[in-house]
Amino acid sequence: MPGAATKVIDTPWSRSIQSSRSRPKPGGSYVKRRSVFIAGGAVVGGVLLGRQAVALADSPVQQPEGGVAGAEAPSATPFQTPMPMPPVAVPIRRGAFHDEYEINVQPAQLELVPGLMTDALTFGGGWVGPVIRGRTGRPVKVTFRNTLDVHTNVHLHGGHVEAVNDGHPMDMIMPGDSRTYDYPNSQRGATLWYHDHVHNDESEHTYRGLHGIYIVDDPAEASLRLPTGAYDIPIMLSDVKIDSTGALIYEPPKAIERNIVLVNGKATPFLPVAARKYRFRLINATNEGTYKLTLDKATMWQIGTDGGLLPAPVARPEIAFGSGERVDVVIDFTGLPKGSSVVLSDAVKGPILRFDVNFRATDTRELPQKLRDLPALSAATVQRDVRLSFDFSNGIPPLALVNGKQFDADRVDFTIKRGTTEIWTVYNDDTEPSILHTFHLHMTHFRVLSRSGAPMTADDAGLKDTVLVPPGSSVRLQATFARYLGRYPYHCHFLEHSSIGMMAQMEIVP
Ligand SMILES: [Cu+2]
Repeated sequence: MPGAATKVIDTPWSRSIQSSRSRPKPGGSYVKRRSVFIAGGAVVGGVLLGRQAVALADSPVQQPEGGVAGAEAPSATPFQTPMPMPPVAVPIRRGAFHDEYEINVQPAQLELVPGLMTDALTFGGGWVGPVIRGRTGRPVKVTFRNTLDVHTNVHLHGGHVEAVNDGHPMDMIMPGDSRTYDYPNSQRGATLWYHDHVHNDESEHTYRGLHGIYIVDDPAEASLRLPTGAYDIPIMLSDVKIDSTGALIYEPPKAIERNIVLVNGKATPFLPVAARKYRFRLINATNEGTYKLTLDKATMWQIGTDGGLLPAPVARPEIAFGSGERVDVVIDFTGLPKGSSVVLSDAVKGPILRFDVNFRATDTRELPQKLRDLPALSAATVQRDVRLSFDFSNGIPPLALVNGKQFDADRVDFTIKRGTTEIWTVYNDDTEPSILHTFHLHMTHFRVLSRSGAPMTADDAGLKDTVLVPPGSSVRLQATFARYLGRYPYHCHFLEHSSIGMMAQMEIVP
């Protein structure tokens, strides 16, 4: 593959134009998209910023046959394609005390929407990287071999891992290199995911496909008799904009135009199900956005969140979750006649997945009334404020700030003594214009205590590592920084925001 041409270090909002210039297209043709002009208003975090214009030097655009680069892909008829099951990774070695996996980071051409081939950056060749199923108490080593012509790295989102294995934004795997990450799985069962986290590029790399699923199975949960095996299905949601040639359009200020929701890598698919209970592990891998999910029939029982099971199942008529968050649900199709269907929809984007009841089944297991006790909250001894904001005083792109500063890998923003329990109040200061953020803490999970002084919502329950922080609001959260030492980031998980600096780092010290 041709090398990435000029590597310009500035903000991704302008550099994304650079990198799409050099993005290789199999077959030798390049889709070049150098002109971004926002006539109606720039959009950040799903809100209009008023009349802003971003114009870059225009250049001829090579157009592959059969489509028009830049022109939006025609919308496909929904429910024509079965939902893919992401492949489950098979260990290359099973040691006495740990399992080893190898995953290539590689380019791939994928049919995300019917009839169009899309160039993607992938873990293992699929839109959703191989599902790694770890087990509580049994470590896993994963070697990622970078065959791309760009640097990458891997962050296990929600994983409790040593700093050296966390995929720090400055700790990269260069082209041609490989890197083994140690994941101890010394945490309770949870749905995690892994994605690229190299500074400035995590946004574009993750958007183009560098994401996968990691599940920690917990033997302690076996007695709950939740749906397992073929009835325990991870579902990764991500949104993209694709032009009529199949090319991914990456224009950070226009993230709101990413109108195609991919469900495990297919647009609006269907999933044949049996008339019984299923566990679905929903992962919001969308770069920048929220889903507000409803079912047209049947009940969604939420059983888990980012850090594993809730104390008890909760019936949820509607579930909202933002970039980076996970929601574990049980949907019971029992009693629905063969041939019927249930549609999962988003409040804004409409139907995203249809469950087709195609098989009879006997399912006599009831959902347990109690799932687990959450760890007791320790007494907090330190309070801190974290303010997320943009500074538009110099125009577009804005400065993306945490406590008034852009990310600097050489600066430690918070020094935390290991073992301390702290309460952080995370503020979203972006009310004018109004911009949504999500807050993600590495290394440990936290509990939400309150929102703008009011009690937390159902979406905040349980052990969290990522939360929505709407404009003008604040979220109080409590975390204990036990176990590991070293530097870890915390940041907005709208990746177009973190990649231009809305990130800071803490250092855990003895
Ligand atoms: Cu943000």
